[in-house]
Amino acid sequence: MNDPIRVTVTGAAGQIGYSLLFRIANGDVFGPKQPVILQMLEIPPVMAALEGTAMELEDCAFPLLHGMVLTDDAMVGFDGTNWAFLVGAFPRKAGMERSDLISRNGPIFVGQGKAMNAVAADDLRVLVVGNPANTNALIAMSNAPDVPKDRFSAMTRLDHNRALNQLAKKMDVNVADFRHMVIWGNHSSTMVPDITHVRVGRRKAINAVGKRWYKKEFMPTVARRGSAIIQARGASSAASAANAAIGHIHDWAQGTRKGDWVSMSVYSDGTHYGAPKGVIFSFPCVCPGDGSYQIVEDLELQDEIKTRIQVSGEELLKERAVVADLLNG
Ligand code: NAX
Repeated sequence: MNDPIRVTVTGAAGQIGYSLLFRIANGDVFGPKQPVILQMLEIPPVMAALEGTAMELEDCAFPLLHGMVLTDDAMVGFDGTNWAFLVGAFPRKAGMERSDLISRNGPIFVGQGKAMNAVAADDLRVLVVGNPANTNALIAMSNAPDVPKDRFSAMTRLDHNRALNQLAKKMDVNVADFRHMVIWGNHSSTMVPDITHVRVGRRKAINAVGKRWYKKEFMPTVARRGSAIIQARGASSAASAANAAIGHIHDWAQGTRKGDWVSMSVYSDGTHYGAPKGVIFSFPCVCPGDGSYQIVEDLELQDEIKTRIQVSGEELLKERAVVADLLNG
């Protein structure tokens, strides 16, 4: 057994938290030899509910769960943390514009970025799930100037998984047989699900499904899948979102599958695929398994994908402008 690592989950009493915590404690993220101390950060009104969740975690008798911290203080929640899942944020309500959501949730990530800068472990790595995830990750990163930029990421893995599933159903192929799906851009309606690199063995998926299906059915279905789930379930994606967060950190910590990549929203330095500098942008990434990642280089992009990447990049620049006063320097 390794020494325990500290894992922070914010929004731990929320619906994604309710699925995520149990799977982390079960070893689904860091493996069967890695004990964890769960540091659960919430806001004061829901601390009682969080205690109920913690009681259930105890009742699972997880051998890998070596401790729990329940707190509404970010300095406690991030103290010594190695991996942080930033899930806590307010959901978008009817009639709310995206910019309203950004202004509502942005300040949360200022305080959390500062706290991580002050008290997290030197090897801290961060995944932002709370929406608008990409811009929230930028805010947290910017308020943690002592933490390297490549430690921050936002989640487009759920979109990646949704895209894999849609394609698998259409082609009647197991999802595991695909390689090289990409989600480019922002986790929003401008995201760019790109199947032009996807292969099943030596077969190119785009040749099997045709451009018309790709553009007219696949793209809108993936982009609107979140709304379709809300309509059917009466609540937003929770278990599938937790599963995507688990996949994202699992691969970052333990390595991506040989011969494949995953979609991760990471800092864009302006040198990759026309994505603007200074935003958190979804790229195809390979992780060797030591907590680093590399953006996959030199893919040939179709003109339409390039145009869509530009649109998503412009949206991220607009979001950045909305939160300019929350960014440090
Ligand atoms: P819930 O409303 O069930 O839970 C959110 C929790 O966050 C609540 O318990 C709330 O008390 C807590 N919270 C609010 N402010 C906090 C703060 N300052 N510190 C700590 N905790 C705080 O939402 P849930 O369904 O769990 O979704 C959480 C977030 O994930 C939302 O922002 C949602 O939009 C986002 N999503 C992102 C996805 C992605 O692919 N990036 C997909 C799923 C999900 O919609």
